[in-house]
Amino acid sequence: MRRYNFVQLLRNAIGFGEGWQEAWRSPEPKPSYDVVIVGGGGHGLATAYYLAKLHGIRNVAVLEKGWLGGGNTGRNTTVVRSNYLWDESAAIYEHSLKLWEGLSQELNYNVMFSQRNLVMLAHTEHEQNEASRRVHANRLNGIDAEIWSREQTLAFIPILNPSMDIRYPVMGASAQPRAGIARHDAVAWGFARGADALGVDIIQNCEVIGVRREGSRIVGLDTTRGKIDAKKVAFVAAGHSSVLAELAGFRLPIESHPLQAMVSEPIKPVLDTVVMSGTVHAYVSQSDKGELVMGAGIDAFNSYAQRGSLPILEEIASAMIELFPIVSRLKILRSWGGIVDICPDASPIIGKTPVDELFINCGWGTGGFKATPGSGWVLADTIANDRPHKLAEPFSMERFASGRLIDEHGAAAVAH
Ligand code: FAD
Ligand code: PYC
Repeated sequence: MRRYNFVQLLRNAIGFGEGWQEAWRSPEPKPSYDVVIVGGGGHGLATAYYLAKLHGIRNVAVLEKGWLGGGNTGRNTTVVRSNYLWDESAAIYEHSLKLWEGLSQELNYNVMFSQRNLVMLAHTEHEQNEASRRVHANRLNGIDAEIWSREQTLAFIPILNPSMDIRYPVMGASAQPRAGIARHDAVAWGFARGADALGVDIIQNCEVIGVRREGSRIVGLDTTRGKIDAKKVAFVAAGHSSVLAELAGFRLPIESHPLQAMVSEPIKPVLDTVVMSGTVHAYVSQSDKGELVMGAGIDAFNSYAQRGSLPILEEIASAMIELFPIVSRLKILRSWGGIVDICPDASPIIGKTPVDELFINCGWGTGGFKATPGSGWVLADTIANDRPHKLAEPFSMERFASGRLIDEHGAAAVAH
């Protein structure tokens, strides 16, 4: 990789970037590939990276209808944790968290993963019981999880409302010390640069508009940049997965909803952890720029437009003021929405589809950013070996026929 010294950096700065190398190429699509990944978000790019890096499959294209990370990857609030209830979920999210811990070194790209603890508040006796159930389940799975008293919680988060005279006083919390946040677009860019260096073609502004099949098998795709043949295809398109499945001739048990978030004006550091409240219903962390990054639940309606409605933003703001009275005079700088793909059990779908040689990774809903490296890792293995990876097996589409659902609505922490 090219290195710059200080003088070169200065010359590039005043020369408007003259001499900067592109982080990845922008090739014309080839007529055919061994594997085509549809969707240039974090999951699609991670899948391509691990296919090339770990399985030696390098004749790969990632097709993205817009720009890299322009979907949920670039719109999410970057909470990374692994404190899910069931063994199957704990295994895949913890695998992902372990990959996060070495990701900047792996990609030689700073994804700014900051392990700063994640505190899930309990406001009722029922919530405290639920929290201790999950903490015990997490510990049995080797996940760092703690139960905190009211005093510990208030001492750790000094800006929390300590009053017992409010609708939902803080009664305690569960915490995961290794959880944290990361820099969302850096994750997409880091995987893109790594995949490109291994020979993967990353093709932006290329929308898949048709699926070509021969009998039960997929053989290629129609795109806005022409026809592309493929031996294997993977749909990794989050909120638009059902649209692609329809093109391929099958249906998914997924609903697409807007999920919004917003940031305040930047302020001095007041919060050095991530806080979530399922009952008052808001979550927050403070970015390196000083903005408070906030969100809550989904908009109840279905949509493919990447925007939501005003009432949700009002609810986030009122919940924030209830939890942290010092934010009441803060200005909101901006808000945005993404389209999340929600399964009935709030768990993802990873694996094969009813169409031969067509794989899918979707249904991560409101919580897939944390899974980016882990999901790419298991999907790459699944595609390379033509069978579900052990960690992916429980998340097949068949569970909706067999009834072996993995209900993670509680751990999702964002109401659907
Ligand atoms: P995306 O990043 O959405 O990538 C899919 C890509 O497919 C898109 O770029 C899209 O343009 C492309 N595409 C779609 N159709 C086509 C087509 N026909 N042809 C070509 N390309 C196509 N998760 C967490 O773990 N923690 C959080 O704190 C968190 N907060 C969130 C907050 C918000 C506001 C939102 C919206 C989501 C949040 N999530 C969070 C969820 C998380 O963002 C997603 O689960 C995750 O980013 C999904 O990644 P992806 O790569 O699968 O999808
Ligand atoms: O999955 O942890 C999560 C999350 C936080 C905010 C949105 N999703």
